[in-house]
Parts: sequence; structure tokens; C-alpha cells
Amino acid sequence: MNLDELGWKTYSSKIGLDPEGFKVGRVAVENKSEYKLFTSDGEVSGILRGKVLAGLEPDGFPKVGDWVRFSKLPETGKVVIEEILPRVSKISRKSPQDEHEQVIVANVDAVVIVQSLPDDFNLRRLERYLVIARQSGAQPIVVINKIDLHDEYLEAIVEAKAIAPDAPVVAVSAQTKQGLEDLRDLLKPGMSFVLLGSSGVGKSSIINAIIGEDKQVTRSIRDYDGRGRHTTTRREMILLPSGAILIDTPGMREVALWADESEINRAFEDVDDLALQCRFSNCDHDKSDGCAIKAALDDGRLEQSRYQGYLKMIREAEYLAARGDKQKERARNAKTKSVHKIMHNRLKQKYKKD
Ligand SMILES: Nc1nc2c(ncn2[C@@H]2O[C@H](COP(=O)(O)OP(=O)(O)OP(=O)(O)O)[C@@H](O)[C@H]2O)c(=O)[nH]1
Ligand SMILES: [Mg+2]
Ligand SMILES: [Zn+2]
Repeated sequence: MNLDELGWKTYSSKIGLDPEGFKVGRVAVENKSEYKLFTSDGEVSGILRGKVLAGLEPDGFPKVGDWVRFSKLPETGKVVIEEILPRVSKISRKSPQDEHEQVIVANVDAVVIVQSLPDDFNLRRLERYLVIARQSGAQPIVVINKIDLHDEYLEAIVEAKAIAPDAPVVAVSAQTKQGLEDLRDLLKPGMSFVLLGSSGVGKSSIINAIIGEDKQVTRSIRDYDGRGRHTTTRREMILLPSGAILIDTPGMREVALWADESEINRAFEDVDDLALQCRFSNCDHDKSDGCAIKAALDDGRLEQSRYQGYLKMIREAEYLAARGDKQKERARNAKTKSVHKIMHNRLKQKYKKD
């Protein structure tokens, strides 16, 4: 492994860093207390220095895709992660447990959003994934899988393109390998990609089909009972022979947004453009006169379901924004407290010695 095979060139060109004088590696897997790192010396196991301090920051722990600086621990063969290098992108969602930001993976160049025919193709969900991708700083790519199960997949491509005009949309079958070349062409060497999508859409199968061996575990479709059991249980970085870097993830049950209003508006340019055409700048898009959105809903230029999906996301963003201020305050307090405690203990030690 050399650093460029891990995507260092793409990363460092964005961040302007030169690893001269320190050792860097990339987080390939997060285990409970250890991290599998890919480094120029191969695969190593890393533990985190300053775990307590890392835990005070909402996204202070290393995530798959992170570049880290490490030092060697003598004898054990393990290394210590000293620092997480700046992230150029991060995929975040709202944590199902505590409604904080949860970083799923870091430093990816593109998000491969996977849906499958016939049952998991859903435009409203696709819109949510597109907002997540936009918010992350990575490019979206839309993959429609299992086209062997559905003859009318061309329609699905047209529908997906309509709501993701600036993203490549490819239709594939991981089983028959149809369309796979189109996807492979998008997976450029040295670039990092994360596959996102519901459980069972075939994310791991696509990775296996691309590398041509059954590396990732997949499950027989008979075993899918709709209760949302995941086959893939952890995020994992996989280096393709072609030089592209993929991250497989467990299916998301709920696409909980961590996004702000401006990113949502960018993903809904059509709605945003309409709002600019309303007669009054403070239009409520409900009872106001001369509302361009209402007009477009009436004559079918804007689909009701798309508009409702948009409103729902905006409400979620407003809720998060309102909570965000409180959370920041709490995090600040927690940090001050712990720093005080550390100072206090140091003083106690000092006076003991004196
Ligand atoms: N017919 C057909 N079946 C497929 C295709 N791709 C995947 N499958 C099947 O769909 C099932 C789920 O595939 P996985 O690759 O495990 O799905 P996943 O998205 O990785 O699921 P999680 O790891 O649980 O998130 C398996 O039984 C696959 O064999 C396809 O293109 N066509
Ligand atoms: Mg999987
Ligand atoms: Zn209006």
C-alpha cells in the first residue's frame, strides 16, 4: 500500500498538506476500541490518544475515511492515533439516539446512492439522500440496482434524472452485471466513494460484482424479512484493483437529515426558483395572492408529493437549527467543566508535591 493508493493525492490537494515528517494513515474500519488503519506500512491496528477529550466533541472520534496522524508504539505492533487531520467532507446524519450530528464517514469524493427495483425505488427517499450528499461536500451518484428484476427500468432512470439533474444516474444489475461498466467508469482511481442506501438494495453485491469476487458478505434474498436486519454490520473501506476506494455501509433504516436550509434549497432548485417568482417576497405559499408555487402545484408543474417532501425537510432543518444553539452551549459548558477539573487535579498534585 502506498499513500496514493489510499487516496492521499486527492485528499492532500484539497487540504494542502505534506506528510513530510509525520506518519499518516487512513481509517478503514472502526472497531469498539481499536481502529484498523491503512498505512504505507500496510494494515495496522490503532488506538486513540486523548479518548476523553475526543469524546467531548460531537464528532471527535475517528471515522472510516478519516486521515490520521499516528506514532508507533514500541513492541506491540500497534500504533497510537495522535490526531485526526482536517476533513474535506463528511457524511452526517441525525443520530437516532440523541439527535446530535453523527458522522458516518469522512473524506469521500462522491456518495453513491443505491436504490433497487422494484421495491426500493423511491423518489422521496432519493431526495433525502441527495440533500445528505450535498450537505457533505461530496458529489452524488445515483445507482439503480436489480434492473434484471424489472423491465421498465428506463422510466426509473428518467424519473431519477428529473430530481437529480446534476448527478450521474446509472442502472445496473449486480447479478447479471448489466450496466456495471457504466458504474465502473465513474469510480475513478484515487477517489473515495461511499455506498449509501437501504438494507438489501445490493450495496455489497455491487462491490463484489465490481471486484469480481465475493469479498463482502451478502445475504440470500429469502432471508430478508422486512424487519430491517442488516447483512453488512459495519462501515468498511475496500481498495479496488482499479485504484478507486469504496466504503461499504450497513443499510440505513431511516434517512434522518443533518442539514441546513440552504442545502435543502439547493437540492430543490425548482421549488426555490418558483418561490422567487411569488408576487410578495414574504409569500406564505398558502393563502397569499400571486403565489407561483401554488400556481405550479395547480397546473402540475410541481408535484404535490415533491413539495410536501421539501416542506418536511425544511421543518426538520428548522428544528435542528433551533436545537443547535442549545447544544453548542451545553458542549461548551461540558468542555469548560472538564478543563477545570483537569486544572484542579494538576494543582492538587502540585501542592501535594510541594
Ligand atoms: N436479482 C437481483 N438480486 C440482487 C442484485 N443485487 C443484489 N441482489 C440480492 O439482494 C440481496 C441483498 O444484497 P446485499 O448486497 O446484501 O444488500 P446490501 O445493500 O449490502 O444490504 P445491507 O448490507 O443489509 O445494507 C442479496 O440476496 C443479493 O443477492 C441484483 O442486481 N439483482
Ligand atoms: Mg451490505
Ligand atoms: Zn408563494
